[in-house]
Amino acid sequence: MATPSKPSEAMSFYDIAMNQPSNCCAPNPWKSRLALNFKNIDYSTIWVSMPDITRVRRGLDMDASRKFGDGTDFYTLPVLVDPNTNSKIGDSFDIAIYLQAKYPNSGAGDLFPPQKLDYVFNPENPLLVPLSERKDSEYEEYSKFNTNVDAVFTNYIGLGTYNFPFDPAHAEACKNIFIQRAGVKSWDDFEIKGEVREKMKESFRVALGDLSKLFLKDPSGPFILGEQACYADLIVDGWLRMLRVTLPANEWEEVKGWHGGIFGRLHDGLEKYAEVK
Ligand SMILES: N[C@@H](CCC(=O)N[C@@H](CS)C(=O)NCC(=O)O)C(=O)O
Repeated sequence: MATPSKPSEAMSFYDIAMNQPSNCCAPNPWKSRLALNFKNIDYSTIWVSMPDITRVRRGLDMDASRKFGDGTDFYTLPVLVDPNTNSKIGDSFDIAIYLQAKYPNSGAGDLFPPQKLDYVFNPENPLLVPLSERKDSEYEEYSKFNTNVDAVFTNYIGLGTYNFPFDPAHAEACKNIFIQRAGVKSWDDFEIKGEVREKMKESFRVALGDLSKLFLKDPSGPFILGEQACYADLIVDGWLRMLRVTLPANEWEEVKGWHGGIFGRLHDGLEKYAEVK
């Protein structure tokens, strides 16, 4: 039987619950939501509270996609369940590959047009929680790009941690998870202010300079390839959507304006794929 060009039964998409759906902000689920909407897929979101992710993921019989620094399993979202093919996919990059393979012609078309994606970021110190290790032969440029973009934004994630819009029903439990992972004493230890904050923001701005250059290659913008969005744009925007709700409003405006306004234009340009269903 030929592969359907568009699925018929709604998929289930697992994302992390925040204080309201419009404040959902986990970057990897965001990459997948943008990809689902880009592909015009019929799906509905299942909201999972952060302390419940391990139970839900194990309940779906899915392995952890990450490890903590000590080698123990780190259970994460997103997960996508596609009843049309009996598939369960538990990593945002794998979800994008899956959507492209199974539904190549849906929605806005190709998520992975061939291109060189020259961006490297090596953090000065190891990240608190290592990123997923991947070896992709397919879409290798995009896979490496994903890892480097994850690295730069994760390196500066501390700027937004204190303002996380946690689901009030689980806020204390979520804060305790973060405290334990970071090995700090109290939630207030996450507050970064004053000169330290300004220095960290400036370092972040500089670190994003090389990334912004990719978006200047085709001046017709707002995407890397000009007017046509691809998965590389969605990867960056997944992180911007976290900053949008975790940075103070004036700082989010600053980020949107960095490097000639490249990130603001990218974010606004992808608004058409950002519906929370
Ligand atoms: N490589 C995985 C990483 C997924 C991941 O790190 N997800 C984070 C949200 S962006 C998560 O579920 N965190 C749960 C937690 O912090 O407890 C992917 O791309 O899907």
